[in-house]
Amino acid sequence: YKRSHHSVGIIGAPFSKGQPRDGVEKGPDLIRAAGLVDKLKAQGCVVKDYGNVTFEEVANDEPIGNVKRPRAVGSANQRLSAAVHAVKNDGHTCVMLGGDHSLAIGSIQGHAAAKKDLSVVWVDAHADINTPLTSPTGNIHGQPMSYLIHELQSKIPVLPNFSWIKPCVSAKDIVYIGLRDVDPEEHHILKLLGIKVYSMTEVDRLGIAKVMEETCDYIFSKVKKPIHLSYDIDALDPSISPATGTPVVGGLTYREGIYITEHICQTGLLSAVDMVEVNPKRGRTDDEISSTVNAAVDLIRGCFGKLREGNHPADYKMPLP
Ligand code: HAR
Ligand code: MN
Ligand code: MN
Ligand code: MN
Repeated sequence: YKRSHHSVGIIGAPFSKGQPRDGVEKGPDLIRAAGLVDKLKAQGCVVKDYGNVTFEEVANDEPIGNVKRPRAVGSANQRLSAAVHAVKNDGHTCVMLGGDHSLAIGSIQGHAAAKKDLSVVWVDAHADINTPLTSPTGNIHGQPMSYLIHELQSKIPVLPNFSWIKPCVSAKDIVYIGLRDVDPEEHHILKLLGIKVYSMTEVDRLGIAKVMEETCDYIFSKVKKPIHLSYDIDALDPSISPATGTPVVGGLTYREGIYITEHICQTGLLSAVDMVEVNPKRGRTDDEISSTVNAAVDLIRGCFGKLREGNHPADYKMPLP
């Protein structure tokens, strides 16, 4: 597979209310400030930056059961969903810069509204598949998948500002990569639904090349659906990306992380990417922050054709003496 240019539409989602830590709303502007747009253009992409989604202030957002800030999260995701839908209708591969991972609700919903059936590749230390009733923390960034999967809908209570969500992903169309911090309730759900998981154990056993080969065999086994890649920066080892809210030791190396993007890119089916949970306020030094942000930029570049062997334009002409 080969293609000359990618058309990329970028949406920033400076939102943090799916979890308790300040600073993750700075992710979109930091990733841009690290040169994302120019770097994508330099590798041959056509890029349109749609700017940041603006979110409404929600007053009196009291918990529902233990679910924290449901109204703000529901409302923010509804706006993000419309923005992603528009980027897809303009014909771009959508890049959503978060923000916390609760934003996958709106990103996947908006993507599915434009493209119907999707495959979801979820790269994360965490499964983010708690239901509002199983969540040990009440933080919605640990729950986004539960709202989207058809098979879980009988387990999801009504929440304010969530009624616009239509479950849009089948359990068989999801692959997880990088898991190493999964709650017992989440583990039960993953097994119950038979969801394909490559935890860090499988990455160790098989190696990342085999994991990606199997991932693609699995998601392409019937029809080739557009791919939604939801990339939580905490999938990478905290030695590379420490500036994130819930770091977990024993993660993907930089090389494994990049390999995932290179492999997904060459399928030609990548249709939307989330890059979430970059939180500069969780970095202890400027180096920790820049290492995290630069990793996020490099992962996105890998999604759009950058190869470690090098690249050259299809129409490149050698200079003549
Ligand atoms: N499983 C825990 C919960 O539900 C922790 C989720 C944490 N964090 C994330 N998600 N960064 O990927 O709250
Ligand atoms: Mn996550
Ligand atoms: Mn539509
Ligand atoms: Mn995570």
